Amino acid sequence: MANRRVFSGIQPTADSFHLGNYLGAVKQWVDLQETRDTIYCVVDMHAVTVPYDPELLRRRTRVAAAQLLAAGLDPERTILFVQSQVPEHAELNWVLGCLTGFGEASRMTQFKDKSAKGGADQASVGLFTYPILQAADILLYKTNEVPVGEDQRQHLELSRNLAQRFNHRFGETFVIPDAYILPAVAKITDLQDPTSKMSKSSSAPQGIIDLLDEPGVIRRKIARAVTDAEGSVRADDAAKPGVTNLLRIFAALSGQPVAILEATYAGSGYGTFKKDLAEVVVDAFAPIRERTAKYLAELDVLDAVLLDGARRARIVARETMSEVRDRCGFPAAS
Ligand code: ATP
Ligand code: LTN
Repeated sequence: MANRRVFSGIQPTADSFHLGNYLGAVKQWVDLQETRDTIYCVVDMHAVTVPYDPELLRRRTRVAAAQLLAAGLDPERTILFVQSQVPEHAELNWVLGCLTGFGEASRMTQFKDKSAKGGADQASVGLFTYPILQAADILLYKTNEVPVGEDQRQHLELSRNLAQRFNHRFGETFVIPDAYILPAVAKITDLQDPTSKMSKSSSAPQGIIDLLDEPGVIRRKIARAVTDAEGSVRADDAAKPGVTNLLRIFAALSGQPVAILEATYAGSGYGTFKKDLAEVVVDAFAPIRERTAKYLAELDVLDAVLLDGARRARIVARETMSEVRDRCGFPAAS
């Protein structure tokens, strides 16, 4: 039997991914290469739903792809591509948009949060329909599982509903995708505000650890991470959100269970714990940072990998779109 198909996407909206992106998504992407048929995408069309600079987008799209390769995506085993290089995403977006209720789209909390920041009148229609394009990304590849962080659960639910609706109205076409969310790492929180998600658009720089941060910066940010006055290294989400977040990060990067870490650091205070954690993060991130720089020093090679990824993705996407066209009553395309 063929391996289950995994698809996920990430926006090129910052100069570096952060620790939340890495643990909540990218690390799973890399691990899933072992057992699944994996397709991953830098979703540049999602990045244009807010005001942006084209040159910066061009650069960040490459930086995003370079980090994904540096983190361990292997183009021999994975299809890695840039969304705008596969035009079928926009095509399916239209079809799915016509199946989405206005009220249904209005309930998406990410739109509510993001549009509230600049005032709803300033928000683009693209930001409003963003989750429909995400559903198109996923459904085009007949995806079984989508590795993402907790914040994407509602968008995944919309993708499932649209797939079911299309199948019901027009005939069995799409696979109903499942979210692949690992609870231990699904919501890494801000180091300065440990009850909020670590987020590139709303966290202050001190609250985020970037994948491309220098070791000295990583050490400083962890040393200053908010904890509590109790002084004991133990997990307790409600009473000790800061320490619990640090324990989760430590466990995910070192492979040691939280209970073992609690035992190791019982009675040692936060200083030693934070120092050791900083070394674990530095050891995980430094090689990725170095490899990212290497990929970015050979842009021709990087662009060729992405173009080949788009070519391979397009073979799958075209096949799905030709079924979709037929079911929708559109004439066959050339
Ligand atoms: P923004 O703040 O602009 O929404 P972001 O920092 O949340 O950006 P995205 O590009 O939206 O980052 O997310 C990429 C992937 O990383 C998604 O799968 C998302 O669920 C996951 N992710 C983002 N932040 C976290 C986090 N703090 N913990 C776990 N996963 C996260
Ligand atoms: N909306 C996601 C990015 C994204 C995505 C996708 C994730 C776009 N298309 C398809 C999984 C599958 C985000 O903001 N993190």
